[in-house]
Amino acid sequence: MKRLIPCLEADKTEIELILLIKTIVTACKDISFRVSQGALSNVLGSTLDENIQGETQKKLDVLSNQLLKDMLFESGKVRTIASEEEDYVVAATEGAPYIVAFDPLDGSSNIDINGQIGTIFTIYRARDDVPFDSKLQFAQKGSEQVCAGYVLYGPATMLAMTTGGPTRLFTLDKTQGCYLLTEPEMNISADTQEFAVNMANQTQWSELFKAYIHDLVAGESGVRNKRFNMRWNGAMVGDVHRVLSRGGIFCYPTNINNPTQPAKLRLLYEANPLAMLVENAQGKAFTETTRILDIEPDDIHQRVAVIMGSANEVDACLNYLQ
Ligand code: P6P
Repeated sequence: MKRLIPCLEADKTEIELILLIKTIVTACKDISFRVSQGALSNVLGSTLDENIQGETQKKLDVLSNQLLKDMLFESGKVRTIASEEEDYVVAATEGAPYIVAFDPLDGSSNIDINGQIGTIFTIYRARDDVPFDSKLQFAQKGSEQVCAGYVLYGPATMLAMTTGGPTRLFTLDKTQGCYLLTEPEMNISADTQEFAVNMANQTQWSELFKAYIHDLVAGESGVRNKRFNMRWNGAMVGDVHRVLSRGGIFCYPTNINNPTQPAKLRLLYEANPLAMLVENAQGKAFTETTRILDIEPDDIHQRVAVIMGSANEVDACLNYLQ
């Protein structure tokens, strides 16, 4: 099986980007080990701190965040860093070619129950028209990403990544310590019978989105005239990995009861990278109105509604929301 670096070389990926990707996925190997050790590595449980999102930080959140930052600083390839766990952008190497944003441990509430969690990362070219330590470095549409990926810590540790071409899947061979290509071109089926949404949030949904989900649940006896099943992982990275692997639709719609903060998921380091992976696997990724990769960001922790997955099912959902 082909290793990660030869794959990137075959794609004629520029060497600076290859070295940066290598840095990120090497950090994730360390995170994978600590996650797999669970209670044995004394990293379970929560800290006494909250991040800017108001979420209690797990010990592994903080550790993974610091590990990624340290390795990105050392790489010399990164001008500016943004992280779910950092209130503000972090200046790294002035003049470096890239900027990196990440969610160090998406779904970290799953840590203490041995559930799926993952590191989501995204890479853009650095901007020369704004200061190197400015948050405006990240004022770039998702369509400007030069690389998007995640490392999923599950029964296997898997890397899904695109540098503009097909979304590829690599599996970490823990005996050799290298990522091996296990799916050269992920391809999301256009249709699906599986949806992912937090059904406990129904009172937060618009009437139009309620109608969409109602008709999925109605199955063969309803207007959709086919049975649907539901899965909800509690970690977007795990749900989207399932969608990439066997089709499906993942939905996190706006909360109509919270007009000041109607959306939950973050654009920069959740929605955009996963949207690029989904689109490069023939899927679709929208908010309730707009293609996610077309959004002009206005803040590094900005939140958006998310509807992504099997192209025909995303279209069907959006038709309900018109
Ligand atoms: P809920 C994890 O905290 C996250 O940001 C996503 O990874 C996940 O899909 C969502 O929140 C889970 O939200 O409604 O299940 O708590």
